[in-house]
Amino acid sequence: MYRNKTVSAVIPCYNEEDGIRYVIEKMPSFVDEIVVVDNNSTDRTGEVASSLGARVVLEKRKGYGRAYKTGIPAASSELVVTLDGDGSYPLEEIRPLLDHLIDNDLDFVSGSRFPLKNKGSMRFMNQVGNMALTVAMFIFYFKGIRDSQSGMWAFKSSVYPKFKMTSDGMPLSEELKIEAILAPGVKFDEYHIDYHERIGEVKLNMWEDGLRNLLFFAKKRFFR
Ligand SMILES: Nc1nc2c(ncn2[C@@H]2O[C@H](COP(=O)(O)OP(=O)(O)OP(=O)(O)O)[C@@H](O)[C@H]2O)c(=O)[nH]1
Ligand SMILES: [Mg+2]
Repeated sequence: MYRNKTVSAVIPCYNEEDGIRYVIEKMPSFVDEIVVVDNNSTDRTGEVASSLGARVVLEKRKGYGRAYKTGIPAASSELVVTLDGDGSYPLEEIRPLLDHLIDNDLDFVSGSRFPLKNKGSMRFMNQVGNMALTVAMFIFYFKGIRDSQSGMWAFKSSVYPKFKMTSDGMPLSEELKIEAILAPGVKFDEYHIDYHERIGEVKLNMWEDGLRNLLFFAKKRFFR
């Protein structure tokens, strides 16, 4: 419980046995439920997460977006926070994100990593890619946000059914923000957070995922 509200943390994971241990061990005690969505990992992600008290939801269909589309509706609390299973989003930011949501009576808060507090936390080319995608979001939607690709959010679980989520892959991150910004009656804001280098092996294919995310903006803009 945080400020009289129940809180679930939802974490998509693919082969994050080291990262997920770190994340769960540092999870604030006010988080009532940890939902780890495991995409058939070939390492011990699921075993590690459940041995540390998380509820593991197995989702055999691949993808970051698919994992969230299964995991968010499975969460049982009034508030949901999300983060990666690789230790890159600081657990200390959960409390200020929730405070920002509650104090300002918002429905959805996206953690913005930019401007980076710690310049070494993201490879330079990833910074360039992120910037390009955030500019693309502005071009397609005229919405000036700072971090279109952030994976750390806090929101009221009651607003999620208003969103039309289609992506099974990495574009889910930008899609969720577009939906939260455009859905009638949903109050959206960003909140500046810290970011760290990930634990474990990099899975993102910068060029392929970057291009896919860019094309997704265009597709969603014209076929929403
Ligand atoms: N369930 C599931 N989780 C995934 C999948 N792909 C990535 N993830 C998880 O989603 C989170 C974000 O993916 P990352 O690979 O860290 O992506 P990123 O943060 O853009 O890239 P990095 O710079 O490598 O950290 C991590 O917890 C991954 O384990 C997937 O196909 N299924
Ligand atoms: Mg990551």
